[in-house]
Amino acid sequence: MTESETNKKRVQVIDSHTAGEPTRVVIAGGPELGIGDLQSRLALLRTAHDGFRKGVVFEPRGSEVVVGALLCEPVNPASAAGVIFFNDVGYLGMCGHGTIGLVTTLAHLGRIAPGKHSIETPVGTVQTELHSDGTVSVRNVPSYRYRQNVSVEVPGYGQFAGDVAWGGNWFFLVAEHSYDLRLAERTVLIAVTTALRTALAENGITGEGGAVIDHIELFSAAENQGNSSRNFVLCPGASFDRSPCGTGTSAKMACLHADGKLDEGASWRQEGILGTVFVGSVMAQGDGVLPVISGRAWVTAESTLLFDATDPFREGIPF
Ligand code: PYC
Repeated sequence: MTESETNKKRVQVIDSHTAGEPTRVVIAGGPELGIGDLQSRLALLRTAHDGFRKGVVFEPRGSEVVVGALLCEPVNPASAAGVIFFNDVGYLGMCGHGTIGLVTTLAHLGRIAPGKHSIETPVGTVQTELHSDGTVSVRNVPSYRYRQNVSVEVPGYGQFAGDVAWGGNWFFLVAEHSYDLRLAERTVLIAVTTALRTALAENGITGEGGAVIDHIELFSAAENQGNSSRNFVLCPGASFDRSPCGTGTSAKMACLHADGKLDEGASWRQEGILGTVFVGSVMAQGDGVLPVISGRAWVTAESTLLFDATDPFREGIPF
């Protein structure tokens, strides 16, 4: 091997998309994070190896749309895998589309067969099921509405009211607005939801315990009459979810259940901005719900990322 070859660190990834939203699963070559629980491994990744996250999802290897998923050995040997999700801004507690992508990737690698599989995440273990038609169901973490009908003035855009809810990430959910949830309107939708997120922070409107609300969700009637609703979801940073957002659908169903508008076991068909759908349902649990969401992912690439010690952008381009 030449000197320049030995300078290159190799990271193996499998890319997929779930209902249009990409996931990049790191299957080998990631940093050594020990054998602690997923929360402590996430803390180590964040403090000691953040350049790895950036290198995997930032340009020139990735983009602001890519959600990374670092495959980890599970703490409990009965679990199929552990995972830490990350993006261009930082780390995600849970990721619905990413979990569907991960399970599809594990099946693609021949590591799991149709059936039930536990996946450990930094916010708890989620139960998944790979169905024989390739669909994946995810029983998400307990989800709940934290605050109802919170008003905020958004400079340049006016007054908005919405609910604050947890679905594995923190969401502000807005049903009443004048925006058209179509892909062609994405620049306007990104601008208004980004301004709304800034206004929430500036007005001290947070999730429980002061947690930052980093996802904003707008709803409208579905385009396809067979679906229950359509959404647009701003992710942390400047990108929007191409899928209907698993954690966002969980937060929505928690609010609907709290309002008496979604019975246990009833189906909720959440249409995203591309018209793709996650099908969800809930079981009541404590003050919230235990949501299940189902969707489909497709593997798009098997690649090796090269990190060359002499590359000035080996840890990505810092926009
Ligand atoms: O599907 O939960 C989700 C998700 C969160 C951010 C992007 N997708």
